Amino acid sequence: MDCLFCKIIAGEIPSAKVYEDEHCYAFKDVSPQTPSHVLIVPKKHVSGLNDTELLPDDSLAACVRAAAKVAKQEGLTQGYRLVSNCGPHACQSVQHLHFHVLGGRQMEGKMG
Ligand code: DGP
Repeated sequence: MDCLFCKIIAGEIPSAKVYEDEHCYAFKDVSPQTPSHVLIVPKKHVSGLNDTELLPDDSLAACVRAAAKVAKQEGLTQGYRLVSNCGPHACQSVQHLHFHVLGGRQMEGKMG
């Protein structure tokens, strides 16, 4: 399958690893939008939030639980956002489920 994040998980494309366990892999976003910007991806390929029924519950839980571990590692003591863009209106550009961990500065209250 020609999937960018599958290639990153497989080590075929280099990435700056932040965290890894049996279910998920976390790495620095190549184009950070906040001082700390990390992507968490399940190792099993699913295209996005609309396909989570194809992902075992423990893998989905591991991705969400990894956020706090990543945040701690990144020193995000004042908080962070966990975001998953789904579909064209949300500007999803990579069709492999991923969660953005965004932090390191004060954000605006408005999210949309
Ligand atoms: P989204 O727009 O939600 O689909 O986010 C995709 C993110 O993936 C975007 O913030 C940039 C990041 N990205 C794209 N290509 C690469 C890459 O080759 N390496 C890394 N580390 N991040 C990438």
